[in-house]
Amino acid sequence: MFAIASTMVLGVLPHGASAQAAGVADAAGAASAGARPLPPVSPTPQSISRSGEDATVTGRVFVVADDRTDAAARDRLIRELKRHGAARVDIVSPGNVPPAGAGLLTVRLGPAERPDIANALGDTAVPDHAEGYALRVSGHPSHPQIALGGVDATGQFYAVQTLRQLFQRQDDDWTVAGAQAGDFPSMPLRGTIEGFYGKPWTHAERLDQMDFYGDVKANTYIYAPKDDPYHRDKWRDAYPTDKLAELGELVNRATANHVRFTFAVSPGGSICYSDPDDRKALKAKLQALYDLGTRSFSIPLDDISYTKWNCAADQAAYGQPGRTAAAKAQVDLLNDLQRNFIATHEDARPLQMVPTEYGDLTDTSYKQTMRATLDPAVVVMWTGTDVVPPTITNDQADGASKLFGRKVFVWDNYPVNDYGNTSGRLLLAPYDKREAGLSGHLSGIVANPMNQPYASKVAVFGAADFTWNDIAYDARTSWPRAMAYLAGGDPQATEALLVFGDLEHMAPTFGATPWQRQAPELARRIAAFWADWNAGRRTEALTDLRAYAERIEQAPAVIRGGAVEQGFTTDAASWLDATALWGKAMVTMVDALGAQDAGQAQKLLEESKSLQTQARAVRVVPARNTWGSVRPKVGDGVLDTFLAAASAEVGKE
Ligand code: GDL
Repeated sequence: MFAIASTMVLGVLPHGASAQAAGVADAAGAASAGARPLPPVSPTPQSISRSGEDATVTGRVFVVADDRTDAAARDRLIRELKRHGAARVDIVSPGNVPPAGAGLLTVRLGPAERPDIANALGDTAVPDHAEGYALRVSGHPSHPQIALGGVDATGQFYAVQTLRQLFQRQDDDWTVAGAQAGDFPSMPLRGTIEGFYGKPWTHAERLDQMDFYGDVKANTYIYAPKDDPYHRDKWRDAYPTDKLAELGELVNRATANHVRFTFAVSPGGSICYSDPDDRKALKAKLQALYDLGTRSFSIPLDDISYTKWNCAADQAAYGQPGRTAAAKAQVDLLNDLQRNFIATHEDARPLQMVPTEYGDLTDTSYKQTMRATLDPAVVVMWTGTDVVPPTITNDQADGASKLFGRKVFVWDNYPVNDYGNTSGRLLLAPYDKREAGLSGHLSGIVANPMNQPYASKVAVFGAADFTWNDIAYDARTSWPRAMAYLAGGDPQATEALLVFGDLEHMAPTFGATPWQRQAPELARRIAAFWADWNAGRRTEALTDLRAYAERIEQAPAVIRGGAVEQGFTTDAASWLDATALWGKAMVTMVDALGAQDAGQAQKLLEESKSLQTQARAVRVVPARNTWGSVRPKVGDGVLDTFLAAASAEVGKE
């Protein structure tokens, strides 16, 4: 079920990884270029097809750029060309391109309407969408060329991100698959909100995330860590100099990846809405980040009480506390910020906010007041129903958008693991159960990740894929691509991540019913095992399950073998430790079931039980989550249930 076709792995290598390093089989010569499938590209482009022959990357490459070429896109293009066979890259202006006969690869990067790019794009259509691009590879041996035309600067950057996934190793050469694409995002806002409780991400982890978002064409990162004191409790206080310097660096790294660093302040716990000094303090806080280059701002008003005021003046200004009065006070503040801060600051994007009623579809006087009086420019977030939604449908999104009088922006509480039901869990299941068509009802989706940033990439990769092209999204194909990305394209490591991800597949809700099942693949194999076992096909049953149990046991070592991002192995360390022990306990238990001799069976049974005791003794360290240092859960309810049933079966023999 988890077999990864080599071609599948190719398209998603992160920067720095190459198909050759990934040990991927060379498909060259197997068929003509026209018949060869293109490598997969993630997020799935709106339109991509073969344009003709692949283009060879020559030792010297010309990049045709001018002052309208996006600098980040150009730098990334040069880096990728040098990683894939170009020893020398010369930048030339459109008027200065060497004659075609030189036979050297020429890459034209800039606005799609630049005449030389428009000409090289030929009949490849340029989409009429923000952040869109058109790309065309022409593999003519005497005149190999690539056109990368952006609708805007971000589109240029995304054209390069697609090109990055088209490099293929063929014999001694690097080639670029002969593709043409017309592509754009389905949703305007895509990315993450660091909005969880517990230990915030470190500066280094955030920098790494910005590069990751660039790779997956996500354009939004909202900075809203609940446990940054300056974000909530100490919202009036300026950031200390060293923290401000870090934020400045983060803003720059975000910008270099075409990610909008969105600065959020949550004053709701203590603000006096009608107090001019509090308004001034809030604007000063935003101004400090504007000065660092931030152009997107958010005021989350989630997880606060709206049934009491923080000052007597608000009672005088807005009346008795309650839903209507709370909405009036919030709207007063937000409209002030939108009109007197955002609108007066060059290039600032519309203000974003999180309402206090963020996770339901009930019409109330709070929502009525919001939709009637909140400035239409302000973007309103919504989490889906039940805060951690088991699903998000078009009808629900449409309903929420009507309630707030604008297309809502989804704060998606997956894969966040800061609430009770996630205790001991990494959430590694695919991004799933968000209905195709949501792009018609939402302004975007940001995922609220786990305290573990690298492990969060599995779900965020899927969310980026979904928000880019929700109609084409398929969780079953996106999930292995996410794992391949983390594994640098290495097929064995990708397989191991999928086995491990199955054991960390359970996605809880706030209620009793999870919205994604635990270990579906293992459960399927165990069910097949018992069916065979009970039907007397014991040798086959034991052979098949033992092989999978060995894969579980070995997955941690393979994942730690070098190909997978180091940060992932650190994030998942305790879960990997426990998995190796649970896997070994399972292998030993299967051996006990198969032992011919009763004494030997008993000995193996005891050995398995001892391994289970060791597995149960593992603790999550370091404790980054609100649930502290607990036992890492691994395939719980499936693996342990099998061990108990098998143990009883051994006892019977
Ligand atoms: C919430 C909080 C969020 C938290 C999440 C999961 C919103 C708007 N706020 O209610 O900070 O991480 O639940 O516990 O979702």
